[in-house]
Formats: sequence, C-alpha cells, structure tokens
Amino acid sequence: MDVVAIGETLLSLTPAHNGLLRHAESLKPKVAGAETNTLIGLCRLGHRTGWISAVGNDEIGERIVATVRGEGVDTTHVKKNEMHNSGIFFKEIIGSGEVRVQYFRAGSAASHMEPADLPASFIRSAKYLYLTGITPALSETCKHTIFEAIKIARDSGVSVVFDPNIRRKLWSEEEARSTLTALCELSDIVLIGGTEGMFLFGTQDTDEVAHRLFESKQTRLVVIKKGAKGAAYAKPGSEIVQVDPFPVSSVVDPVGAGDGFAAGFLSGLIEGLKTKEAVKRGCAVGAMVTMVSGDYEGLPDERRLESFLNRDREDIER
Ligand code: KDG
Repeated sequence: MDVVAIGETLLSLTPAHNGLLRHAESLKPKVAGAETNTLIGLCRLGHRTGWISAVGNDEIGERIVATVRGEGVDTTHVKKNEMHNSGIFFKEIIGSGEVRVQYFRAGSAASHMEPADLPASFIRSAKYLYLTGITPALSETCKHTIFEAIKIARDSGVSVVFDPNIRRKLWSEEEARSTLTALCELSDIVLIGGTEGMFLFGTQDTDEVAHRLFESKQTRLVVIKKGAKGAAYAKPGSEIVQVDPFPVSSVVDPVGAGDGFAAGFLSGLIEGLKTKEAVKRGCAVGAMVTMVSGDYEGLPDERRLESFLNRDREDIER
C-alpha cells in the first residue's frame, strides 16, 4: 500500500440548495470523511490506498463502504458493527464560503474502534500512515487506537503524516490542544492550517510553528496550509519556502480542500517529486476540490490535474 489511513466516514446530508437547513425541502445524501477524502484523491491519482474503520451493519454503512470501495480504496479492514450505527451529519452551505455542520456521530460504530482492532501487518505494509485529529476526538478508545497505530508505524519505519484537522465541536479546547500537540510531535510530517497553528501554539507565524514542531526531533517536514494564500513548508535547519496559490474563479464548496491538499501532496511524495513540487500539487488539488459541491467529488484524476496545472496553455490550445 502507498497510504493507509484510519478514521470515520459519515453520511452527509446537505440541503439541495444553499441556505439554512430549516428551509430545506430536500436533502442530498453524500459520503464524507476527512481520511477517505484523501484516500480517494490518492486513488484517482493512481495510488494504492487502504482504510481502517468501522461502520454500522446498516444501509448507511453499506453506502459508505460501497462508495469508498468504488473509488478504489481497499476496505478489507472496515468492520461492520452490529451494536452501533454509522455516523451522519448535516452540512449547510449558507452563503459563499460559509459552512456549518451538525454531527450525529456520538457513540457511532467508528467511535468504538479500539487498539486491538488494528491490523498491524496492514499498517506495516504502507509507505505512509495518514491520520487526522478527528479520530482521537471521537472517543477515548479512538484516541488510544491512534497512539497505538503510530507506535506500530514507527516500529516498522512507516512514515506518519498528520493533519490536526481541528473539530471544535467534538471535544474540549484543552483536550484537543494537549492531544493534538502530542500527536504532531510523534509525526514525521505535519500538515497544519494557519489557524490551527494559532490554536495549538498561540502563533500564526510560520517560522515559530515550524520551530515548535521541530523541537520534538521526530518531525522532519512541516507544511502550513494557508487556503487561498497557498502554502509554506519548512525542514529542520532550513529557511521557510512559500508556495503560490492556484486562484479559483468561484468557490462552490470549500469543505474537503485540506484533504485534497493532503492527497495532492502525498501523491507527489510517493512519485518522488521535490518537496516544493509536491506542495504545489497539494495546492492545486485543494483548489480543485473547492470548485465542486461535495467533500471529495471535485478531486481530480491525473488528466484533470495535469490540465489544471497547465490551464494557461490549455486556454490557448483549445
Ligand atoms: O475534511 C472534510 C470533512 O470535514 C468531512 O468530509 C467530514 O470527516 C468529516 C468530519 O469529521 O467533519
């Protein structure tokens, strides 16, 4: 496997038209989960991925697994839980760029994942273990599961890539800060948003965030995602490098852009691109995700990514 990830994927219910949920006359069911968004993005770019999770033994779980498997992700290690339901959430897109979510995932099948559920050899088979800060927020057992997965990966030389992906609705500020900081410190590569740097380290200064993360000695690359402003990255002992954004004419749905970034970036690393090129690819895929409704639907395949990267030339050649 190129990348293995652990996390919860949910059924997302979104009003068919932008606006408040209270006025919605119909809802569109979709599948969404930060980790599977990234895995799907990697599959579309030609890479082999696997997902560790749990869903309820219910129709929603069937739909989630069928969708993720249909995109090419190995779902062999997704358990069906007889006792607990699959998670769902409502997602409102109120105006351009304003998104609200309401989760119904407390006590879900995925929130009952435990360290003993981890398929160690599957994790060991990967080049990268991809984790986000959503999973440890789901429950104490999920938190232990993530720490155990990192231990398995580190013991066998699998690189750990971590995106704090802070979800304030899922846990207290103190618990989020202490757990996510600890997880960043155990990770080889940290992909962090500008406001997340502020939340975790009290600063938006790229240099300072990187410096704090390098104190752990485990982290060897920090990528700071700045949304419409592009990204920056740093390695221990080197200067910060800025990467330009890919402007988009209109943002249809910003959710999932960070997961798309991770997919583009990781695909670059797997293909042996230089760090700057991989970060640039992350910016491009993140931008493309925002142009399409849904958390993963806008993820490009290789051809669409190529034409987006060369779009100035395409305009002339068409
Ligand atoms: O990163 C996008 C996610 O927020 C979305 O796809 C659903 O996993 C999800 C979550 O926890 O919000």
